[in-house]
This record gives sequence, C-alpha cells and structure tokens, in this order.
Amino acid sequence: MAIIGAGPAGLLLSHLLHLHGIANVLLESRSREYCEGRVRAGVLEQGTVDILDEAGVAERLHREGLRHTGFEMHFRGQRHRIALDELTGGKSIVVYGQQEVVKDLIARRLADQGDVRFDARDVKLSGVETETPIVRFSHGAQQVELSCDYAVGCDGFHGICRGEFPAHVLKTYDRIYPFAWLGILAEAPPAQHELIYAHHERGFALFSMRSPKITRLYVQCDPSDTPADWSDDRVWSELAIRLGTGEGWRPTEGPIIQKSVTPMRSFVAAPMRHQRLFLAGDAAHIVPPTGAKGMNLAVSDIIVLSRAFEMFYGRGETRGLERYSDIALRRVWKGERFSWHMTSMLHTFPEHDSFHEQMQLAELDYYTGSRAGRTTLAENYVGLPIESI
Ligand code: RFL
Ligand code: PHB
Repeated sequence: MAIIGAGPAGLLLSHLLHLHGIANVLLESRSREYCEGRVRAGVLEQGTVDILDEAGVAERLHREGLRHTGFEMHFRGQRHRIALDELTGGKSIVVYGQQEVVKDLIARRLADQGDVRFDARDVKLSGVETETPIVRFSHGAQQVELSCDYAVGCDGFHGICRGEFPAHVLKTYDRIYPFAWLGILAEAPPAQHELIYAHHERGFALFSMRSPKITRLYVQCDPSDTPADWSDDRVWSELAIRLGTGEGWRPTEGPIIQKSVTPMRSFVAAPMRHQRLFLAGDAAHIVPPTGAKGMNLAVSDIIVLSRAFEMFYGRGETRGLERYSDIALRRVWKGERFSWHMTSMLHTFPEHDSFHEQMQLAELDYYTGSRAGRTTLAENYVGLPIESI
C-alpha cells in the first residue's frame, strides 16, 4: 500500500498496518525535522489516547501529557466549569502537542524499519481506477515509481490526492469564517491548570498550555492580520482584557517563542473513497479549531480504515472497504457540527448585531447552567464513540 503524507493520519495508518503485517510505504514531501516541529493541535480525546495506547506508542504521552478532567467557559467576566469526568462517566482529555504524537510515531516507524520516505518531491498518483495504482515521485536524484494495491491520501487540506477524484464523484461542503486566530506559545507557567474558552465583545480568546512551563494562547483576529500586526504588548493586553476576571486573574506573561495566524474554515469532501484511492484526515475534512477536533477526527478515520484493511488482507472481505466512507463521514459530520457550534457561540461576527450577542450569551448560559447542556458539551469534547465497521 502507498500512504501519502506523514501527519498524524498517515503515520498512525502506516504503524497500524505494519502491526497487522500489511506492507506499506509512507511518502512525505517535507523533511522529518519540519514534520516534528510543526506546532498545531494540543487536545487528545480519551478515545485517541486509548488508540495510541493499544498501538504501543503512548509511553511518553502518559509520562508527559497533562490529563484534564474539565475545562472552563468564560463569559460576562465569569468562569463556568464543565466537569468532563463527572458528566461522561469518568472520561477525560489529555493535553499533549500534536508534534509530540508525530515524533513518537516517526520514532516507532523507524525503529520497526518502516519504509518512510521524507523529502519525497512531486508525488503523483495515477491509475486509481485500475487494479494497480502507480505513485511516482523524486527522491534526491532518483525518480521512483511504485505500484500498489491501494493508495491512501493522508496529505492534509492542501495535498494532491483529493484532486484525483473526478469532479462528478466528489461533493464539497464549505464555510469560511470572517475571522482567524492569532496563536502564541509563551515561556510562562500556565496560570491555571485547565483550558479556558472565552467569549468577549472584543472577540474570542483561548487559554491552553503545552507543559508546566509553556502556555499556549489564542486571540480572535482579522483574517488579513499577520503576526507583524500583533506586537507582544498588544497580544498580552488583549489576552488580559478577554480572559481576565473581576478577581484580577490574567495569564502569566513570558517570552513569546512562536506566533502564527490560523484561518478558520469548515470543509468536507464526500465520499472519502474513489475506487482504489482513500482519503483520511484533513485531506477530506477540516474544522475550525474551537472544538479541538481536527486531529481526533483524523485518528478516528484511521481506526475505521485500518480495520477495513485488516478485514480485507486477513480474510479477503471487502465489506469494510465499501463501508469506510459512510461510517467515517457520520462521525466527521458530528465533529463538524460541534466545531461549528463552539465557533458560532464564542466568536464575534462582523455581521452580528446586539440581538445576536444576546443569543450567544443565552446559549452560553444554557450550556453551562443546565446539566443537560453541560453533558452535551462534555460528551462531544471527550469524543463521540467510533462506530465499528
Ligand atoms: P496533516 O497534519 O496536515 O498532515 C498532512 C501531511 O501530508 C504532507 N503532504 C504531502 N506529502 C507528500 N506529497 C504531497 N503532495 C503532500 N502534500 C502534503 C504534509 O507535509 C503533512 O506532513 O494532516 P492529518 O494527518 O490529517 O492531521 C490533521 C491535523 O494535523 C489537524 O486536523 C489538526 O492539527 C487540527 N487542529 C487541532 N486538532 C485537534 O484535534 N485538537 C486541537 O486542539 C487542534 N488545534 C489544530 C489546532 C490546527 C491548527 N492549525 C494550525 C491549523 C490548532 C491549530 C492552530
Ligand atoms: C491548543 O492547545 O492548541 C488548543 C486547545 C484547544 C483548542 C484548540 C487548540 O480548541
């Protein structure tokens, strides 16, 4: 099998197939250092942690990851806790950087002598409608051609695989939001031990962390903003205004070691299979980061797909491969809904008036004030079940 893209989706699929004796080559256009250094997601659902555990790649995650049994919603200057464990029968989340998951998976693939080719240039796919799709790429001075049974596009939102679906086969659903997030990593001990999602008339803000020494923070900004528009002073003063409480709490400041702007978009391409080409993760769908769902959806796609391939190579059954797209998409749409809802409830929209603001506050009151509301937030946040194939 050929897997294109060594993000969380491609690496996990490569590892799980290997555990089932299914030979695969993993192609990545970037260098190993680049993949390991990309700062992105931070929240792992309980189910994601369990999967990494069963796959034998969670040793460091258990040592260094921060288990959280709740998070806070902040509005009208006050905090409201969502007790994840109490509301979901003991489930929780773990804060552990996506790049740490990527490092652990790369180390394991290489220790198992997996065929991982970083710096693979000009990857091209052909023949996905035939019995033996072909993948061509250049590697150093070499031109390489691989034939495979199946190809899996784990190449992210800007990858090439989705483009191999004929236009009449693929339907896309898209929403671009009129704002972005400015994200920073700061060398400052987190001033509180759980995440805070804040609604504020000046815009959304999020307090998160990576370790006992590093705070991760985001502020809603204009989509045309660049990091240069946000001096360190401006970032800290907006964070203090949007996240601060009447009792004088504010994030602890420290040197900013990373600053970037993330656009916000919901996108789904369906189906996730065309003949002998499958899509998984961001290659097929993206969510705005407000629900912390992107990487977790990539992992759940891979669980469904790897089981389908185990059924096929182990017992010759094609049923799983045929059902993959429908099963994966049902969970994807629920993740899309939750991410869209959290985004809509917490951000300021340029087209909104004071009525909309009151609707947001009433929603926040309901979702934090009623046990049913809190349970809905909690069960989505820790992750909905993965349907078996
Ligand atoms: P990735 O991680 O984008 O990996 C795709 C890989 O494919 C490679 N590639 C190619 N390789 C070969 N040939 C080509 N032609 C190729 N084109 C691309 C790329 O170099 C890359 O290595 O996709 P994958 O594996 O599907 O994983 C998805 C996640 O990365 C993504 O959903 C999350 O980062 C989203 N996300 C979050 N998800 C969460 O679950 N929890 C969070 O808390 C969370 N926070 C976030 C986020 C994403 C963010 N940004 C920056 C978009 C916070 C932010 C700020
Ligand atoms: C993060 O820590 O980067 C993070 C946490 C929660 C989110 C998005 C990003 O919803």
